[in-house]
Amino acid sequence: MRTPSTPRALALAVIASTASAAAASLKDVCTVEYAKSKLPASDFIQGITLDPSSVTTNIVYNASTSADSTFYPAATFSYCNLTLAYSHDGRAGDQVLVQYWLPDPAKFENRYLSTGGGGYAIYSGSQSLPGGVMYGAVAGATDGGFGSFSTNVDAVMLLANGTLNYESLYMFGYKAHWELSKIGKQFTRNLYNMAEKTKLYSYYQGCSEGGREGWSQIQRYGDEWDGAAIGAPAFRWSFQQTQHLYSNIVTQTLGYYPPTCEMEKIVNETISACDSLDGLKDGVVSRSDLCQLHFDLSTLVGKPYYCPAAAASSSAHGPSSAATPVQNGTISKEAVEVAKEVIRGLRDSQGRQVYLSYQTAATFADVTTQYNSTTDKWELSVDGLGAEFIALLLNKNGTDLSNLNGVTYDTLKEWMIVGMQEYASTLQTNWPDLTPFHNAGGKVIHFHGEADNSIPTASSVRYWESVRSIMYPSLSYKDGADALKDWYQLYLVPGAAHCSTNTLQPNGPFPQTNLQVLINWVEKDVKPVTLNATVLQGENVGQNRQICAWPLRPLWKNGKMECEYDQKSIDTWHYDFDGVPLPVY
Ligand SMILES: *[C@@H]1O[C@H](CO)[C@@H](O)[C@H](O)[C@H]1NC(C)=O
Ligand SMILES: *[C@@H]1O[C@H](CO)[C@@H](O)[C@H](O)[C@H]1NC(C)=O
Ligand SMILES: *[C@@H]1O[C@H](CO)[C@@H](O)[C@H](O)[C@H]1NC(C)=O
Ligand SMILES: *[C@@H]1O[C@H](CO)[C@@H](O)[C@H](O)[C@H]1NC(C)=O
Ligand SMILES: *[C@@H]1O[C@H](CO)[C@@H](O)[C@H](O)[C@H]1NC(C)=O
Ligand SMILES: *[C@@H]1O[C@H](CO)[C@@H](O)[C@H](O)[C@H]1NC(C)=O
Ligand SMILES: *[C@@H]1O[C@H](CO)[C@@H](O)[C@H](O)[C@H]1NC(C)=O
Ligand SMILES: *[C@@H]1O[C@H](CO)[C@@H](O)[C@H](O)[C@H]1NC(C)=O
Ligand SMILES: [Ca+2]
Repeated sequence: MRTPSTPRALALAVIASTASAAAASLKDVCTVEYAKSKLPASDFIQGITLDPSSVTTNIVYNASTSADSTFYPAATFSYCNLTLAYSHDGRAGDQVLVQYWLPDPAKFENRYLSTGGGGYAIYSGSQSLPGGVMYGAVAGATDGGFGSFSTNVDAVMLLANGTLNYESLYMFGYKAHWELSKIGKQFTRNLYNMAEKTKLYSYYQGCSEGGREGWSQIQRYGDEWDGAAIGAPAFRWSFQQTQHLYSNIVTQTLGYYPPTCEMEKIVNETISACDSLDGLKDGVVSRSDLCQLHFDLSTLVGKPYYCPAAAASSSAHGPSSAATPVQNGTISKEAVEVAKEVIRGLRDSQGRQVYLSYQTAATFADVTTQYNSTTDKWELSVDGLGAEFIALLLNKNGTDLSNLNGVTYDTLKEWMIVGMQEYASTLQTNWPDLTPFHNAGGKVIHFHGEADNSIPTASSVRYWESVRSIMYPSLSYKDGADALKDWYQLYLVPGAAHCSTNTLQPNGPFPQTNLQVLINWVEKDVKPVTLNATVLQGENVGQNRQICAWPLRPLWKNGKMECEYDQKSIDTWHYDFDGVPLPVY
């Protein structure tokens, strides 16, 4: 601690010493005066200045989470909600807000947790922060400096048409999280009067964009983290965002815009057909790889589908959907061709593979067409996330592409490669050498729903494989995989959708207790062999399940799950991107 010199500093120091002696309850900790007295020294990170006058605190008693939450179990806990602003030196008008949820001092377990966002948001607030507090961790989140906790980065990414806001880009890319955790960890030590030699365990948890944010830290600041629980990360950014448009271009190229009910029926029938391939008839396709190897979608041609008329709906979050008529027909050859082409993944006009795609039995969210009542036809509906990447970050002059006229497979390839180059150091987030993190003893639990319809499951498999091959180049596949499992484990969650359970496969498990499993691994050296999971809906709700660690795959024999090594299945997850002229990790 620095020697107080001014009367104000002296006064603060007095408050600090009296407060710390009595800092036994949430009430003691949760005051503006106490928090101010415990702020890290204003210059402890070069280039940022904390604003003591910005501190707010309020106690929240008996907050609770429900049993079907995806990222933590049911719990009841009280916490102090503390917010704080800081600025970057030399940037006029700059303000970044951070929020920390502080557990009751009696329940504090020397842990700190950073949490991330989703889509273009860096903050997901109460969807993420409870996971920290319930495990005795201070849980932190940031607004990235984008204006408020409810402002997403896309709202501020353009200063003017043609002019990117590079500060916001870098903050979103990785800088905001580094600052959040640096401040959060020191602040935590001060607030709970931790002795200098007491270890503060540092964790990260996030899914989707929040997963990308987690990897952005592990790839750059290896020694900042003891463990991370990361779901379905939106990394390999330019490929991931552009691939959202691939399904649109498949329909445009094939000249067939399937009614939504037709694609839904294809998915339902695929689930029924592939359910038992994993050895257990439970409505869950736990082996989408066997489904791909053994099920021919063409057999679905001619099956009847029916969906009743639906009124127009508006949603607070997404765009409203127009009214749809009764859909009564039979699955066409054209729709099956759309499905097959989507699953094959993007290839260029010369047939060379450019990117990967969704698993068989995932829904075709990106194919979704819209009904035009004037023409009584189904039309292309441009995927919002894909369009936004092109308009905002490549063209830098809009937030939407209203049509995809003239866009071909080769255009998509070009966008992916141009974006890869332009955003290599910010959003791409697929740096495969994790040596500093590994050397510092870090652990990662990385999971991905096997029926994810927004970020292809194979995207995570590819990254895991990149890390394996870069870090263990001289070991065989199996030996490298085993070595990697000692500190980085990947789990494909049977039947699960994007960072969530899947209503079409309700009996599937979800790894709700990841943070607890990670804590046990980091702090008690309990290395997971399978991933603990729970059925969160349907007739078996509450039951415990285990998930096999990649590259092992589940197979039920006489009702008992085994984790088998199946080279043919593993091979279906790997793509050779011969259409891209340089390595894509
Ligand atoms: C929180 O719950 C506990 C246990 O049920 C109860 O004793 C306490 O009064 C509650 N606190 C508040 C502020 O509601
Ligand atoms: C936390 O504090 C911020 C700033 O005062 C406030 O906007 C937010 O609603 C608070 N959240 C909770 C859960 O109390
Ligand atoms: C960019 O131009 C579009 C119209 O082409 C306009 O709607 C938008 O407001 C402009 N954006 C900025 C940040 O100036
Ligand atoms: C697909 O299955 C779900 C769940 O069983 C059902 O709600 C839906 O109506 C089915 N869709 C079609 C097109 O049959
Ligand atoms: C769908 O169309 C078929 C053939 O036109 C007809 O037999 C069937 O009754 C229709 N189904 C419904 C639910 O309207
Ligand atoms: C429906 O089709 C008509 C005729 O092609 C077109 O003018 C109109 O813009 C379309 N409506 C929507 C909502 O796209
Ligand atoms: C937006 O940017 C793209 C790429 O630079 C350009 O082709 C297009 O004309 C621009 N649109 C507007 C409205 O300025
Ligand atoms: C594993 O999950 C079950 C519920 O399925 C839960 O009761 C148990 O505490 C979890 N184990 C760990 C280590 O989190
Ligand atoms: Ca099954």
